[in-house]
Formats: sequence, C-alpha cells, structure tokens
Amino acid sequence: MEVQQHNVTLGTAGHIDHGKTALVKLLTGCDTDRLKIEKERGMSIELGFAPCIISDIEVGIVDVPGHENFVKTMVAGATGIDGCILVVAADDGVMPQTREHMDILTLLGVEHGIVALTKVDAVPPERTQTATQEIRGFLTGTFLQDAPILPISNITGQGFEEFYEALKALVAAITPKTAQGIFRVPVERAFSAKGYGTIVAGIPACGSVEVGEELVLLPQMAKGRLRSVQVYGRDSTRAMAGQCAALNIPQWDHKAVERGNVITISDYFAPHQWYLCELKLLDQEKADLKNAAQVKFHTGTSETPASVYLFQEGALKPGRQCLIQVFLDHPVIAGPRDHFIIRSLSPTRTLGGGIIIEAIEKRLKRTNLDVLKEIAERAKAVARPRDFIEYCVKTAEAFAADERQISLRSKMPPKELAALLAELVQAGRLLPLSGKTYTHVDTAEHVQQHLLDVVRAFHSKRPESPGIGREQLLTEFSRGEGVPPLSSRGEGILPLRPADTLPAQKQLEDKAKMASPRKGGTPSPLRKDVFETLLPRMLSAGRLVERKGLLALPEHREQFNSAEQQLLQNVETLFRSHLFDPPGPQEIADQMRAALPQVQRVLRILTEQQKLVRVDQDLLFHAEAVTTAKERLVSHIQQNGGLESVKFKYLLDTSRKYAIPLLDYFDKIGVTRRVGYTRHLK
Ligand SMILES: Nc1nc2c(ncn2[C@@H]2O[C@H](COP(=O)(O)OP(=O)(O)OP(=O)(O)O)[C@@H](O)[C@H]2O)c(=O)[nH]1
Ligand SMILES: [Mg+2]
Repeated sequence: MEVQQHNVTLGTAGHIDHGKTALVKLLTGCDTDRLKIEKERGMSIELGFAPCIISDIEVGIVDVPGHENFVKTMVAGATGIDGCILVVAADDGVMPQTREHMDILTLLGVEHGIVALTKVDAVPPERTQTATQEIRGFLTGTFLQDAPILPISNITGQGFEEFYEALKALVAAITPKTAQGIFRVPVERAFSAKGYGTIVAGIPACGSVEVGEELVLLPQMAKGRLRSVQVYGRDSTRAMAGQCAALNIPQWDHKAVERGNVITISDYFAPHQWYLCELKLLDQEKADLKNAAQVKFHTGTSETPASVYLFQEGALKPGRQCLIQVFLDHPVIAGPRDHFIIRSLSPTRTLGGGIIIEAIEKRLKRTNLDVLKEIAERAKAVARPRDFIEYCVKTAEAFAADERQISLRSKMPPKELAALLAELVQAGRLLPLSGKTYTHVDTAEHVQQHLLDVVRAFHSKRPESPGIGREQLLTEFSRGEGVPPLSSRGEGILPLRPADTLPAQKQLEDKAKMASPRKGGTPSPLRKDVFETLLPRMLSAGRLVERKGLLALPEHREQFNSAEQQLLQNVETLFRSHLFDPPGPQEIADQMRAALPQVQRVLRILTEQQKLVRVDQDLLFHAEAVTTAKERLVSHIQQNGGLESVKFKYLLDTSRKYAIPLLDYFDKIGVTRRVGYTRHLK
C-alpha cells in the first residue's frame, strides 16, 4: 500500500507520567525519549518527533513533556500542531498539567483532538468509568467537549483498536496545511551530524522550501543554503508547512542555533521587541491582569520575559480579552496571526494568550483616540488575509503601496498576493495605479476631498486667479496648508508604518531612530502617480475644471474690484499697443501711477488669464504679439530654409533687445532649434 504524506501534525498533551511517550511508542514504534537523562529519570524533557502511519496516511506526532517545569517546552511543541491526543491516566484522572495543557492548546487555537485514557490495566473497571465521567465533565465547554475518550493500556494493548479507529477519524477530520505563505520554521533544536554538518529541526509554520534555496537564520541574520532535507526521517527534496523536518544547512554553526530562532527566506521577517496583540485572559485565572504586568511571552518556539501594556483603562478581568502591546526583553520573530501564550513569572502558570497582530516600531499611545481606532481596525483586518491586504493599502504611506511593500507587510508571497489584489480591484476596493501600485478607494476619496480643500483655500486666498497650477496643487497638498490635516477627518488613514515594511537589515539600523517617532498629524506627501490617477477622475466627474491650464472648482469665477479691473484693462491695452516693444514693470508703474507690487500682481493675473505671455524674467509680451511673431518666424524659415538670428528683429520691426529673448523662447517651447547663428524649425 502506498503511503501518502499528509501535512498534519498531532501532538500529545497531558500530565507527567500519564503515558504520553508510551502511547507514541505503542503507536509508532519510536521511542521519543531518546536522551540518556530522560531514560534515567523516566520522564520526557525534550520534545520527541515520530512519523506515524495511520492506514495509508503518514502524519507527524510531537510528543511533549508533562512535567510542570517543562511547560515552555510543551508550548514550543504544541505550536503548529493541528490536532491533539490528550493523555489522562485512569488512576490519577485530571491533574494540573492536564488542565494547563488544555488551556494552552485552546489558546493556540487547536480545534481537533481525542482523549486517551491510559493505564486502564492498572485500575479496576469502575475507576475507568468514573475517570471517564470526570474527564467528560472537565472537557465540557472546551474544544474537546465532544471528543471520544478512549480507554487504553500501553502495556497490554487493550483498547488499541478503538483508539486507532478514533485516531483515523481525527486525521480525516483535519484539513492538511497548505504550503501557502512565506517559508518560516520556528527552530526546535539544532545538532551536528557527521558528514552533514548542522541540522536544524522544526515544523515549518508556513510555506515550503526546496533543496538549494537560500535561507536566513534570525535573529542572527546568518545566510545559508539548504543542502538536504529529511521529512519524517526520510530524505526529501522539499519541506512544507506542518511537516516535521530536519534541514541541513552546513554554513551555520549548530552551537549558535537555538530553540526560538527562526529560519525563513528573504527579508520578510526581522527580530522585533514591540508587538501589537490581542490577548485573552483565561476564564479560571484568579487575579486581574494589571497594566505593565511582567510575564513570560511564548510564541513559535521562543520564550522571553515581557511587559504587557493594555489598551484599556484598568486591569484585564479573567475571561476577557483586549488589545495589548508587549515589549519583549529579547527580540522575537513573529508574524500576523501567530498565536502566543503568556505565563506568570513565579510561580509559573499559564495566564492567557491570543493572536499577534503585527510588529510595531515603538510603543503606541493608548490615550490617543486615533491610535485606538486604528489598532481596532488593524486587529479586525488581520484576521483575514484579504482584509489585511486591503488594510495595508489603506494605511500605506503617501497614500499608495506597491506590490512589494504589501507583500513584505502582509507576509504574503507575490503570487498569492497578486490573486488577492486582483480580487480587491475587481470588488472596487482598490484602484490600480501604474507600476503594480495600488491605492484604496477610501484613500482616493479622502485625497480628492483634500485636493478640493486645497483648491478652495487657493480661491479664497487668490480670488482674482482663474485657478491653481498642477504642480502647486501637489505641493500645497503635501504641505497641508490651509486645510485640515487628513487625520482630523477621523478615519485614521494616517500611516502608522509597521516595522516590517523595512528590509530586515535596515530595520536593525533604524532601531536607534525608532525612539523618535513620526509625529501624528504630519501631512504625508502625495505620490505623483496617485495624483495623476485621481486628477483626471476629478475632472471627468466635474469636481474640478481646468481653465487656461489651471485647476479650479467649477463654481469659481475670477473676482476683481473695479479699480483693479480698470488697471487690468489699461495694462493690457498698453501691451497691445506695444506688440514688439512691450513695457517693463517699472515703466508701467510710472505710466499708470501705480505701485510696483500692484503692477506685478496685475501682470501675474494677465499671465494667468493668458492675455500676456512671460517670455523671460520681467519680459512679457501680449499673447497676440507672440502669435504673430511665431507666424512670421515659421513662414520665413519655411520659405528660406532658416533664419539668421540677427535678422529676426527686422521681421518684427523691433530691436535686438526684444527679438533675441523671443527667439530663445521659441527654442524653449520647441518651435525652433538653434544651429550656430541660425534658427531652423524643430
Ligand atoms: N500500567 C501502565 N503503565 C503505563 C501505561 N502507560 C505508561 N505507563 C507507565 O507510566 C510511566 C510513565 O510513562 P510515560 O509514557 O513516560 O509517561 P509520559 O506521559 O510520557 O511522562 P512525561 O513525558 O514525563 O510527562 C512509565 O513507567 C510507563 O511504563 C499504561 O497504559 N499502563
Ligand atoms: Mg513522555
């Protein structure tokens, strides 16, 4: 019969000496208590891994120690399991670590399992009965409430058939893990094997890896290449999420690799000390959890002392949950949706646990309402990869994010990401810009509102102007002048950039800088591609109009007082009567008996109205003059094959002072080109 490997890992759980290791041995033939000290003391200390063939399906089993001193090892082993075998000895019944292991499994999100009631050979049948009832009562309300309780003897084999059938049903009920996501293995242990060098064992939490791929060990940031792989003790070409794997990476020193390290690829992950999480305190916990409580924080296979800061007033009550930020004494590598457990320092017991939302650069202010709103939204989004991707785009800096940035933050490989992005575009949630960049529809709407605010502010400051230029609109948007900052719209779209959008190396270098956070409310510069995508939309929707190359609100009309109107007319007439020898600002001021700044203002207005053309600094011509000059120039060149520059003044019946700047102007705007002393058409 051909054996199929399923990406399913089961784990034992239960109090010390209840027969976990004996059961695994009976089931698989493997003695997972392989250490000398384990043999001497007759108890498990380290995790044991055993391949287990159930009918024609092979799954992995992790055997955990039951001793209360090794709960942290149990947590490391239980991370990444898909189903459990809760082992309870019939003589003892439910004991402290039966409870604690159950709590941990629940907090780690395990949903499937069966119960092995061991040592039935050592008790009278009545005890088996009462123990079963006792266990049933204990499991009420837990994820194992309907799980079968199977009496078994690891010594005589009694009850094995029924147990085996139940195990088969358990495996069938579990959907094997897929190989999606960025490859990542929380390191279980490392050792050296003769002829191979360093071998690192663990169960990949996500993704898959092929022999030959480059890997990185964190937090050491050591690169290495995967030379060979064993999965469930057999040679393989790849290792996938959920498989007990031994990775051979000769470049690393096995003594420098320890449990809690992480093996991954590329620069998706980095060690961090601040994490935003959602924590649930266990129902049966006696005391409230106070703000700034000191705990042990377990995630993946890592364990570190940590301080828990609550995002709520007052302490956290047993059975309740809230958003927290934790500061870890040692940097840890974790990603969105990873589970974690917190335990008290002394005496040690499990307090609660939950889901990691993501790494954060620095401590967030819990008194800031915008922050509270934003993290609540983030917590909600992170639960579903598609929502989180939408969220990542929505909160991107400069209002747009490219595929790589989204991929880094969401920890999703480009291929999987592309499919979700396409879905989000299809659903009208994201707008694609050029170059695989996206902006969110809500962001787009806010930006458009903000742009209208900038235009409105410009009109009230310069009522005589037909409108604002594109470049100026873009700069003023980014400067945030005269308009309320986007954050005050209360939508929390100001980016709180997560630490992980930075490449790993840079993240460490930036550690020092992280102490000085980006100030909330500082307007973000608007990316040109976002602006250029939105502007045509605003024009075609009639929210903005373009007149004489300037942008205005549709209802805007240029406004002047009557004296100003008169001056505008007079100045224009003056230019019209001196087509090719136009007056300079000072000359106009003298002639009109007006102040120079006022004249400058009038000249600017006439330019905006396109009645005058600025040919050079302080040299303006009437638009008609420019048109006529151009006509004469073009027809002369066409007839004569070129124009000697010095002769242009004769064509216009003017002096060199005016003719040369005009020629330069025509070169600049692309009518002519200059070759030596001659002009040709471009
Ligand atoms: N009579 C009897 N003894 C058993 C049975 N299962 C295990 N034992 C004995 O109980 C002792 C402990 O068994 P283990 O399998 O090491 O227990 P464990 O749960 O793995 O213990 P830890 O790993 O230290 O938590 C050993 O001496 C076993 O021989 C059983 O079904 N019947
Ligand atoms: Mg054991």
